[in-house]
Amino acid sequence: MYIKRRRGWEIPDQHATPESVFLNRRALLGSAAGLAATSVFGTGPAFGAGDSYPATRNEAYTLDRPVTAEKFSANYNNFYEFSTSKTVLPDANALKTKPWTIQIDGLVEKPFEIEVEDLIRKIGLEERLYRHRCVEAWSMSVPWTGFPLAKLVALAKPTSGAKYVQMQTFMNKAVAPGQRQFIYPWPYTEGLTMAEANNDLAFVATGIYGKPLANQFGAPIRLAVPWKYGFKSVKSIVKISFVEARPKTFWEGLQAQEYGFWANVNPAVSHPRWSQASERVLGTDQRVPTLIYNGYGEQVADLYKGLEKERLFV
Ligand SMILES: Nc1nc2c(c(=O)[nH]1)N[C@H]1C(S)=C(S)[C@@H](COP(=O)(O)O)O[C@H]1N2
Ligand SMILES: [Mo]
Repeated sequence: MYIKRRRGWEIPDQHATPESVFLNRRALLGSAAGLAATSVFGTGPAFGAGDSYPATRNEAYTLDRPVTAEKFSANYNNFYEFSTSKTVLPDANALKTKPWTIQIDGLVEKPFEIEVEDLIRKIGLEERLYRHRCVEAWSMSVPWTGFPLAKLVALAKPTSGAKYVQMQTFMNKAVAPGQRQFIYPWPYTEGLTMAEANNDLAFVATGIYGKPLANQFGAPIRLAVPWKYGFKSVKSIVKISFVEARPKTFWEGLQAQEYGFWANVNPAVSHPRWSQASERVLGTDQRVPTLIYNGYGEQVADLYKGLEKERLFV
C-alpha cells in the first residue's frame, strides 16, 4: 500500500478550514458570469482583470489545524508603532498605504524604488496557508497572499558581497504614536541571512483572507517567516537593504538577551520569563504543544547546519 509521507505541518485536508476556498466557491456560485469566466480562465482572472485577489492557493502549504477566523486575528495584533496593546485599531488606520514605495538598496547591481502595486504586477500573487507563532506563546493560522521573498531578491540582483537582507518599517511620528516614544530603536528593523531569504518558505505578504492586508496586519507589504517567532515578520516595509554585516534588529536593540537575531521557534528553549513548550491558539481556549521550527523543520533545519554555536532559538 502506498502511504504518503506526511510532513510535520501537513494534515489530512478535512481538518483544515480553507476559508478562502469556501469564500471563492460562494462568490462563484453567486454569479453566473463568474462561473462562465472561470471555465475559460481558471480561478485567478475570473474575478476581473487587474484584480489580484483572491489569488490562487499554492496547495503545497497546508495546515494541521483550522484557519483562525479573521475576527480574532484582525483584532489581536502586535504593531508597536501604534500601540503596545493588542488593540491597534483604529490608530493603524491613520496610516496611508496607497501609494507605497519600497526602496531597494545596499549591495545590489543598481538601487531602485518600486511601487508595491508594480511589484505585485511584476511578480504575481499566490495564496499560502501558514502558521504564525508569536514569542508571547500565542499562535494563529492564516491564508497569506503574496510571493516568495526569493523572487524579490532575484529582482533586486544582490552582489556577491551581500550576506544579509535588512528590512525596515516606515517612520512617521505624526501618524504612529509609538514612534514618539524615544526608548524604542525606531524604525522597526528586521533581517534574514541570504540563505533564509531565499528559502521557499520566506514569504512577502500583501494580502490576507483573500484580500489586501488591512492596516493592522502590516499593510501594504510585510514579511511572513513562519518558522521564526512572529517579531521577525516585519510589517509595513519601506526599505529592503542588502548588507554585508548582520543587521541590528529592533527587538535586539531593546532587549538582546530575550529577543535575538535568529529567533527560530523551539519548544525546548524557554524565554527567560516563560516557557515556549506550548501555545494558546487564537480564537480558542486550547493550548497545543509548540513544534520545533514551528513545524517547518523539514524545509528549514538545513539552513542552520554549521551554525550550532549561534543562539538559534532566542
Ligand atoms: N513594524 C512592526 N512589525 C511587526 C511588529 C511591530 O510591532 N511592528 N510586531 C511583530 C510581532 S511581535 C508579531 S507577533 C507580528 C504580529 O502580526 P499580526 O498582527 O499580523 O498577527 O508582527 C510582527 N511585526
Ligand atoms: Mo510577536
